Amino acid sequence: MTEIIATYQVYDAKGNLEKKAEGIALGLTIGSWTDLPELEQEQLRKHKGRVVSVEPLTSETKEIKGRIKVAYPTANFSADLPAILITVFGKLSLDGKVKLLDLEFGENLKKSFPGPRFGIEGIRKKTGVYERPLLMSIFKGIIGKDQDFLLQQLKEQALGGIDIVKDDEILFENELTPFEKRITGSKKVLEQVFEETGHRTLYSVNLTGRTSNLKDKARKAAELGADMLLFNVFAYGLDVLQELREDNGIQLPIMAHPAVSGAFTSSQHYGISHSLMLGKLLRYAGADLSLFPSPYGSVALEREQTLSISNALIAEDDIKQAFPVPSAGIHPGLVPVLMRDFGIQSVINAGGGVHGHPDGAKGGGRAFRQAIETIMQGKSLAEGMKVHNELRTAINLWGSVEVSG
Ligand code: 1AE
Repeated sequence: MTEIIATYQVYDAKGNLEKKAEGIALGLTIGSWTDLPELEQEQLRKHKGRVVSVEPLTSETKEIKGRIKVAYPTANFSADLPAILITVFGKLSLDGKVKLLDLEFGENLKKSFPGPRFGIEGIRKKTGVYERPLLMSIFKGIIGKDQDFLLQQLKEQALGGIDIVKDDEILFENELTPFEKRITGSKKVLEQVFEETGHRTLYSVNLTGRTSNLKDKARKAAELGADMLLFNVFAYGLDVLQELREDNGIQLPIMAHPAVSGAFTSSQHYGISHSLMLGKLLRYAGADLSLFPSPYGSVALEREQTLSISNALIAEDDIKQAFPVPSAGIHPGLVPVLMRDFGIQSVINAGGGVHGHPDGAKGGGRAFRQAIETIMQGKSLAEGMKVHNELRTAINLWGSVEVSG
């Protein structure tokens, strides 16, 4: 395919979806052309957008609603995400009720995108965990606290059997816990825990600061032996993520945080779909893991939306799979529904659900591991809590949602 095909949800007050689609196909490519001389028409034809399909949908308003597909010739743009997004949704994103639902990349165009360096397989190799969802936790309450506090919190989480501990996305460069010291300090603690317990925990450090400094900072992180980067990609842009992924001096997995993405994805009528933003485009640009709100926690997304994100991250493709990380307000009692929805190729992630455990972060981590183990054994949490103390404490505190059948 020498085109990229964009799918949009549109509304039209005049009820003519075909005309609307044709207007987009023309407007985002060559503009009005039919009154040009024949030679010029011929030259422009290869650059004109093409309406692929127009499908009316049931509308919740007086306007006519539809799903339309428009193909844009790859000859019109350079093979980078900024050019693609400007081509398919530049001015159009400002032009009334229209939402970009999906992009289908031709095989050739897709080759311009690196995808994750490690992907699910590579991350599993780093953790040594293959047969269950990974468990991740988030540092909490670190702002204003010193390195000793941070390292103590890290140790507790690691002793709880957590596979990845990530910085909170709101932890920026600061004097008490500077970036480089967090990396070197955490390495020592995690190595110690590994020697004591045989459990390997990885630490994902928040890569922050001005865009022009990010690569140097990330290279330094790699030199210092960091395990993984956390990156607030939507505050910077997808192309910045791709730049980090493609730099061979930064051979680290990249975890994409969804902060700010709601500004693009949340409206039913405007912006870009969750599956495209937090799924396909993150994966193509090079994220190894993508966090998004689960349907069950404190910042919930509709279940269907979360499944569409997850599917975009793991769907069959030449590009490596990225880990879906349903997050926000997760506690051990939600493990059955998370595992039903996202399967074992996912990461269960919790901040408050680990640190808020009455036995501390170590108890919280254990409760999650016990919940995962229980479900992997085909048992209910009601059964699991009879034999696991930390799980029982967590369920008594936060409740549980069992899956029937
Ligand atoms: C959707 C991102 C979730 C996140 O980053 C975060 O910090 C969650 O914290 P808890 O688990 O809700 O306490």
